[in-house]
Amino acid sequence: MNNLQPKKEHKFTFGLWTVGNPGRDPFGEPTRQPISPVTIVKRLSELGAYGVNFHDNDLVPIDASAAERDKIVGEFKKALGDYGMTVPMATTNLFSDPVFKDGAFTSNDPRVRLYAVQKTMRAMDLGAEVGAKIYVFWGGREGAEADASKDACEAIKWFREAMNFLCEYSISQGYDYKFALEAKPNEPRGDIYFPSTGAYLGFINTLDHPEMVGVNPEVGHEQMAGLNFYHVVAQALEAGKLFHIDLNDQKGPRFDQDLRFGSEGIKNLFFLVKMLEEKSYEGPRHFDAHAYRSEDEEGVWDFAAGCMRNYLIFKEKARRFNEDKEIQSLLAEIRSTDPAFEPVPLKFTKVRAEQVKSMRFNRAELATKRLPYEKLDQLVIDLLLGVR
Ligand code: GLT
Ligand code: MN
Ligand code: MN
Repeated sequence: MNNLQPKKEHKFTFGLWTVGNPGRDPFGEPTRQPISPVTIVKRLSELGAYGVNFHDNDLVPIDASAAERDKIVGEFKKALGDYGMTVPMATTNLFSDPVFKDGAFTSNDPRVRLYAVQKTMRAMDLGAEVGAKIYVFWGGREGAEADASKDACEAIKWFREAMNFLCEYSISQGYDYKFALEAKPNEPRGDIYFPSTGAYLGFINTLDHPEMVGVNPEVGHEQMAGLNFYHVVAQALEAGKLFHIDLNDQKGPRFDQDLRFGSEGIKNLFFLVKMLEEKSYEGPRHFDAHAYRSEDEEGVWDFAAGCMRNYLIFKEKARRFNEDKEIQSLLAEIRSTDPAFEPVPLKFTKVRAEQVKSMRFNRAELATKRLPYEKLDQLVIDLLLGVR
């Protein structure tokens, strides 16, 4: 079906670290050879992706000389041009090197905090050089195992200081970045500060430039905390703060699995895609996932194709949901009300308050209204399982 063919206009992106994941896990060595950034750009483009994103050190090794850096970046830029690929988002690796073992922006050691800021400024330079407009912050090491070790209020202040400084840096350089903060409740730290997207949404308004900063929710990270991802993203979107999104999948609350998008949580992700498509989310559809450790390189491309395909299947199902007469008439029935009470915005005036106060409601009758959600939900299941 043509609708299931990924195209540039769908804005599908992958991280170099996602398809480039060699299958290492905490218990085992890599099972695949690394794939070069240039090959990744080529293969993803052939599959219909729009762009690639990276951490500074996914592209340039942490100890590369200036000449090595320029050579790598030059080859990478050429590949982007050759294969018509973009880099919408860039980020910093503030978690792999041992220097960040007790945090980056929230390390107890001011030298480590400053090094993290320096590393981020340099990575922002690199991202800007390839045209990135979104800058992601995932604070994987910003947390603690032993709360005795660190004042959690101080840690939040240090994090704010860093964000304010880096916003000013972006402005002063004319980079025009939008910052997207990515939450995760735990792993690799025992506990990570700002454990959910909601926590970041609260924090953003305490910054000097809240308009520059939004969120980058990840499916699996919110599910690790037992949350409904569709609801999490709804809040971010409604607040105008969905600057980026990390699509993947997860088998419930446990370690971060980064599974192929749409391979597990079908119903929740269907409503997610429907919302992204219908509420005019304009940003990239980024897959932050990786192939099963049991795969070889061919399997990696099967994985990448699968992520995009599942997104497009959900998009197609959303179209059918909207065109389905039975579903739509059930929804109309569910939403029907007494025309005298057609929703009027609940806007406060003294008169309106008095009016609402004196309204007469038949509570018992209201409670008897039929809500055929079993039938509605089953129609969704029929639709998603392809018997409708
Ligand atoms: C890392 C993490 C992801 C983040 C990436 C951005 S790196 O792979 O697991 O969730 O989005 O720093
Ligand atoms: Mn992520
Ligand atoms: Mn993850």
